[in-house]
Amino acid sequence: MSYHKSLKFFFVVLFTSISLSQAVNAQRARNNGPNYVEKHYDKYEYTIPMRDGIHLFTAVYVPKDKSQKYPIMLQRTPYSVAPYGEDKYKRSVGPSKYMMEDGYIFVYQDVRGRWMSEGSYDNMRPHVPGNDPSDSKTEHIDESSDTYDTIEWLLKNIEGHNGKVGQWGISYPGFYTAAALPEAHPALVASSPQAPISDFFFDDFHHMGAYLQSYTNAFPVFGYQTDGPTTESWYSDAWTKINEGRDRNDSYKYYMSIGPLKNITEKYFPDDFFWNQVVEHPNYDEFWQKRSILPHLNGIDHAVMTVGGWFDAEDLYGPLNIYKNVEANNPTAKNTIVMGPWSHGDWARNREHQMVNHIYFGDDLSDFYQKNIEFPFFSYYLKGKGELDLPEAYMFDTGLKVWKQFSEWPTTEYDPVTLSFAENGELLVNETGSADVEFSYVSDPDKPVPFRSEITPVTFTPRAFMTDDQRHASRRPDVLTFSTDTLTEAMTFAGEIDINLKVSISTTDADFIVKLIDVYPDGYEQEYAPEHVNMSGYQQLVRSEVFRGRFRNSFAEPEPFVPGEVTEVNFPLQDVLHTFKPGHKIMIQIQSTWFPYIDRNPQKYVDNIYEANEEDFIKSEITVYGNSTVTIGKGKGIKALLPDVSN
Ligand code: PG9
Repeated sequence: MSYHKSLKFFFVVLFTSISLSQAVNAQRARNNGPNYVEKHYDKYEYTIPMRDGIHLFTAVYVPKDKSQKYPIMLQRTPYSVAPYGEDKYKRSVGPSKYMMEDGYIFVYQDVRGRWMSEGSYDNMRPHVPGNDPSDSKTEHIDESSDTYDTIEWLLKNIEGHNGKVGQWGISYPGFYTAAALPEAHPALVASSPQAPISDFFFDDFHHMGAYLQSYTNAFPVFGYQTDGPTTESWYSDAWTKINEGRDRNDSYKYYMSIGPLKNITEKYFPDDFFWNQVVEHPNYDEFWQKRSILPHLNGIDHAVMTVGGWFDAEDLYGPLNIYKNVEANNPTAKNTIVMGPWSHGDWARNREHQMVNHIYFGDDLSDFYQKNIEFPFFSYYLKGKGELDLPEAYMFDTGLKVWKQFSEWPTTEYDPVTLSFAENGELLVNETGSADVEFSYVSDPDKPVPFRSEITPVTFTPRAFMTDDQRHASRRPDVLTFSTDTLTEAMTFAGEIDINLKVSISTTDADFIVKLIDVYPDGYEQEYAPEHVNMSGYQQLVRSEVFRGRFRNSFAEPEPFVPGEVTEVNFPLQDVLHTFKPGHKIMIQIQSTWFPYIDRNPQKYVDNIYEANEEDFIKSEITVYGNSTVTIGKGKGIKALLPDVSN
């Protein structure tokens, strides 16, 4: 594919991934007819004044039918409320065709500092606690106060509403939904943060302190201040620089060719304010801590339904921890969580066969969710229609491929399981291995372990890898692989996963990646598997996470390792609900590179990896001791997993 063709391909992928709703809209338009919105809704555009005088651009779609009053459904976004112009209509409105057809006043707003709204942009704008949103103090500006002022204006200026407001958003719009939960307007009675970002040090751009190099091409969308309201995109120049002369069809080769991260600062994104903030704040300092919404999720007394995908490569920490923190701090809020077999935002896409990369989970699963979970949730709270018998937790078992309902999450319905390590690659179940047994590998930053089993192009985000085949990794000498014998009985892993590694390294820093894998039987066949994929013996990724070892004692205060000293490295993987079926095996892999999903750790401790030089990247001999453990389902009851900066 030529450079220009591949760049065009990239922009197509980007715009599909950035404006998830547009891809969804196109599909719904096909279902409801291309002009459904224009035929059934009138569109208006307003610039709504905030308490500090800044005006936020807002598009309002009002049902033509005037026989009843309708609730307001609000979405606030950094991704544009296009198309602009009262004579130009979205191809669909709302979270699903069911709600579009049932009729709501759908409101879309460009957030402060983005697109046609005034003001300056701030990623994950910090919540200002103790802000009395009904006062006019202008120093208390945050996403909660902007939402409060927007709702107050809508109730006074939009005709035909029933006085009730709901909100929803996927991904970054999901953050704006969550950010409006504290000190909410009293008319806000139903919120659904979906794949919401909670904290950019644990969602999207970083995982457990490691930078997601696979996100590099996303920075230009968020790192530039526009000179006032605009409908023109501002990010293509930055891409031209970083893409020049590079093969975009092979993300591993592309990112290796960039070299140390300092090259991005010096050569490609020198003016990107967000990239420079990331470089200036490599640790979990006050800059990141104040941008987390998790500590502020209190004083909430309306209905909250958080939605996520078990295989969401972008925001999995967010939905799980927003749900847990709302539950822990707000006993009177009706708080539910829905987790399905989806990649990022896939529950908003209607497809007959629900796939995540090569893995098939069932038919019409998004439609089931939209019709039987999301639609009743909003109808009940906003229209007083229907019954609401939603469970506390509506969770999909990704092994049995069935929905399950729980009265709490994490559930305590299954016994915790502890996995540990023995010689000959044996994975011990509910038995801890010996500290006298050790397993070593040489981690080489010049030959990092690929995070994909196939050659994949550069994308806006690393969307499809979380169910990938891991056989490419289990055959490498720098990946430790342990598995059980073939199971004769089913084993269900449910809830939180605690990793407790005992390690020693020959250098002064390293990353640790732990992967939980479902090994399919030999001869296994799966419907809808791609022709080129052999599912026999497939090693399906179930859950995985990286931990940057320097943060083992504190995310705020990193520390080098002492070479050769046995050291504990403890961290969580995100929750699971997965049954390993008879005939399958349980596998754990441990490695120290995962490229280009995450950046390469030089493995020589430097204060700031974003400023490391080529010569800082050295091989490290990593040793893992047999008494390391992986414990699943240890969480008893709701645990508000705030990132513990003291760890
Ligand atoms: N959370 C997603 C994202 C954020 C920042 C960069 C790239 C992706 C999203 O809003 O789609």
